[in-house]
Amino acid sequence: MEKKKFYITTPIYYPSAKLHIGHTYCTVAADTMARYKRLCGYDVMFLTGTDEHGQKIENIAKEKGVTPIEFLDNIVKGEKGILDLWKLMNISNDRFIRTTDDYHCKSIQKIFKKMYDKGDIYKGSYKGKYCTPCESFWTESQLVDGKCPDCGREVHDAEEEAYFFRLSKYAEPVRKLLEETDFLKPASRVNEMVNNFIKPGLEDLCVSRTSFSWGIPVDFDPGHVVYVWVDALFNYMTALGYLNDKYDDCDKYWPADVHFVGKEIVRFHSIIWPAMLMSMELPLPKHVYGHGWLVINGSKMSKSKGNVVDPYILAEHFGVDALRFFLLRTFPFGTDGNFSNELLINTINIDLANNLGNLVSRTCAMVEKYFGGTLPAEKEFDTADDDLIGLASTLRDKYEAEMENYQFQNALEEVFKVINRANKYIDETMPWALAKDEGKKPRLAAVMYNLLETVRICTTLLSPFIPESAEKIFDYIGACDGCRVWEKANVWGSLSQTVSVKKGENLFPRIDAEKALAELEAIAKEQKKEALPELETEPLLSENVDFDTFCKSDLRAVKIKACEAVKKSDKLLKFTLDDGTGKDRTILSGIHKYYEPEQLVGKTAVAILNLPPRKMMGHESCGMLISAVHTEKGEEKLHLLLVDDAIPAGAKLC
Ligand code: ME8
Repeated sequence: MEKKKFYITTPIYYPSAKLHIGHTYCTVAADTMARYKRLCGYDVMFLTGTDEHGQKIENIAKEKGVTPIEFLDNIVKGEKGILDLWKLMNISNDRFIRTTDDYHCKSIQKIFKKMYDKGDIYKGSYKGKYCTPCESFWTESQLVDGKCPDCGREVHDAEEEAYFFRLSKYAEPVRKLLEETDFLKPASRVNEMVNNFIKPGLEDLCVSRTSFSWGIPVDFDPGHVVYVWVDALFNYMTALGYLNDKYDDCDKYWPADVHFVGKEIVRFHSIIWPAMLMSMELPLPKHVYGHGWLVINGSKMSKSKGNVVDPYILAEHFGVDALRFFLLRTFPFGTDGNFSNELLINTINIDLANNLGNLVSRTCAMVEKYFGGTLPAEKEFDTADDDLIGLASTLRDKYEAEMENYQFQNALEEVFKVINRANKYIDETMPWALAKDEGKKPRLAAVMYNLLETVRICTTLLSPFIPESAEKIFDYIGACDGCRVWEKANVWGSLSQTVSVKKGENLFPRIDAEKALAELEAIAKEQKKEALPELETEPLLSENVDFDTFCKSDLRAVKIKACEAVKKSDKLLKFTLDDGTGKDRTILSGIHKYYEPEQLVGKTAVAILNLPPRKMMGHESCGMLISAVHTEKGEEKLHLLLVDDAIPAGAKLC
């Protein structure tokens, strides 16, 4: 019989910077879903990739002095790039698309031409607001406080000849799709789309640009490049071979079963995407699922805030499976989740180390100890086992209902109810007491079998979440290949009655929270520093000073005759200066952090002399020494302005 098909996608990521834990969240969720469907026997196509065109990429490459493709290749294929990250996270995508791939570009040109020939794309002139980082056009009314409604950054005026897509024509069918079907999930996202975008009136969408060149050229009108979202959205079809010869799976897998996307791009996927597909007279994807963001203390991760969380570091510290598990166990998929290292460590310690890890290691250790590793055939089952057996045998159905609804957290909750029940079952049956009585060996064997069987069922259902660890657990409990499968996950008694266990390494060692947090803190500090600009100077003042006012400042060369630290102050140095008048002048300066007194004696500095005297730490300071200040990697640096010693004391600076 032909297998049922399941086609799932992640968004294609902008390779404008290294990916963070938020991107990893979506990809891990999609991977878990793909693995779950494969487990259920589906023929799965799982697609991810990168969205490589647009002004932002062009700008970054220019800043770095490389070509866009050199920049992109490094971030996609380079060390610790996107491909490396997905390999590390054990992402089982069947295909990876880069929108700079030749076959994709050619398909997009054909798609653009088809919509043009149909009259759904027409030429006009664009006047509006453009947000460069988001590659988004906005109308005045869509702006929030005059800024981009998505990212809150500045937008700028843009006017140019451009092609438009007749989005307005599809307002009604798209509204119906959203309001009358379950196309967009979770249902809570529907109102936002209809009220904020469709009801105010859908305007036609500008779908070409002429002000930059890093995009797919409109082949029948050189100078125009295709708007990056048209290019990006159709990746879901070109990657199957739509209007190209690279692949041949479009009939097989299209329409997609689900596109997983973050909430800020639901608008593109639930309005623009179906409208363009309607225009092309193509079937619509079955669902778009708009998931929430991982936030830090309530705000979005961003490089500029210096709060991005690096998945490499977490995976190195805690293991890939632990990280995958945490992401889906802790946060409901549809809403935002507040990420913290404490939460991560807690989840690992409670669920993986205490509950799952302990159950597996205790059970295997007991089978080793009491039966030399192999269970005897003779067993004595009891009604006291019924509760655990009942729960474990019906787990698959509950889990399936949650997974079909993309409720990963709830699916795991069901599994952990059974794991916790099994741990309680150990306390209730007290195997250590049974072991003392030779006559109770058959009962002890039954208890061990029940535990191993429960572990087998739970492991099957955990395998999409923690694939590597699941395989290890199966090996430890001696599960044969035939009993690791979905069809046996609700069949109690599938494990051989005389199974042999194997003791192995501790799968999820308990984490010393204090130590791990301190290490992560130190790494984060270092990273924050690295993210800071190399060199920063104060912005120039925009206000002018009139010449006469400036001339009132008495700037002079001064010779440093003596210099000492001021008692009880860690900042102040006291300078005795020759200002050319023949009388010593005292100036105090808060620069001890940068200089030792003896370094400066004999040097010629610059001071402003006609400031009113100021008392500091009991000394009177008559003037101010001039220094140059700037910031290097976030640290303030200062250099006392020293001039040529040939300049005599008292020389006026003008
Ligand atoms: O939007 N938590 O690319 P992108 C959860 N190229 N998800 C997050 C997140 C966070 N903190 N930060 C980002 C694009 N994401 C387009 C997509 S698809 C045809 C084109 C998610 O790299 C974000 O919500 O900016 C989005 O779904 C995905 O990462 C890609 O973001």
